[in-house]
Amino acid sequence: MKNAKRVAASALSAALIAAGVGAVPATARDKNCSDFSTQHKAQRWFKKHGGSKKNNVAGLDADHDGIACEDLP
Ligand SMILES: [Ca+2]
Ligand SMILES: [Ca+2]
Repeated sequence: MKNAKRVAASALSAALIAAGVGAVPATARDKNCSDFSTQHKAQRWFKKHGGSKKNNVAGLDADHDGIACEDLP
């Protein structure tokens, strides 16, 4: 019985992950670099939401140097 529950639980989380990928509503707080057209815009959003070297807001600063989305123009 324990095993059956575990299988059900992992199936459920797999379904949740599958549903979440590519289906994030526009209103979601999370942002990605692809949501911004320039690095400057990403940086402004990042700072506005408390971003810093120690606070990687929305994962925009993957290398934790305080600069969001270096790869953007
Ligand atoms: Ca993100
Ligand atoms: Ca960075």
